[in-house]
Amino acid sequence: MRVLVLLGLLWGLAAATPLGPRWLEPVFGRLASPGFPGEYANHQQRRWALAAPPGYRLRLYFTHFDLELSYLCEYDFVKLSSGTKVLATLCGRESTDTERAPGNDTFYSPGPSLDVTFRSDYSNEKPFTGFEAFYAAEDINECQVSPGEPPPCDHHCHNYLGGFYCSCRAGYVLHQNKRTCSEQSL
Ligand SMILES: [Ca+2]
Ligand SMILES: [Ca+2]
Repeated sequence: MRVLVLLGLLWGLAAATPLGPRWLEPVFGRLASPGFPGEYANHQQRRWALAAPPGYRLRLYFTHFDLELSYLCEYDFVKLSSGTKVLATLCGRESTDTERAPGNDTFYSPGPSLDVTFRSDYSNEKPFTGFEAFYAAEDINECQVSPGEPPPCDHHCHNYLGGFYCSCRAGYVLHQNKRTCSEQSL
């Protein structure tokens, strides 16, 4: 009977928790290898699926990085990916000709999702202390495009948290597509 009451309570709690994303809360946090700041064990595999609100991207940087170095980071690594796109495969302590360590780099997801995978293989020649990283969601400035890319708006672009909008010079009206401006017909 007690178990039933407890189950009922738990169910009530679960039902009271709002479903779906609650984007009003800031998205940020800390990731670390298992056992950090101690050495990480062999045969570890961790995956963090980070998600930001629509119109936001994730920024991630490392405050500590010490993984076993192996050719092309085949043994132990931290992999950053977004969907099927691999953003970086990291290992070692400092970058070499063939392997990359994060150093002071800041990593950005192209969209609102970032997957972080940590893996260690079956052995280490000496102890390694792993990694610590921090992440936060930040607004994508859609108005800022890299050279060569088409601007998002015909005339004026206005960025805001979670999106952007376009406007036109005097005498022009914004097309239904909300991007292009055409001369106002009288
Ligand atoms: Ca290893
Ligand atoms: Ca924006």
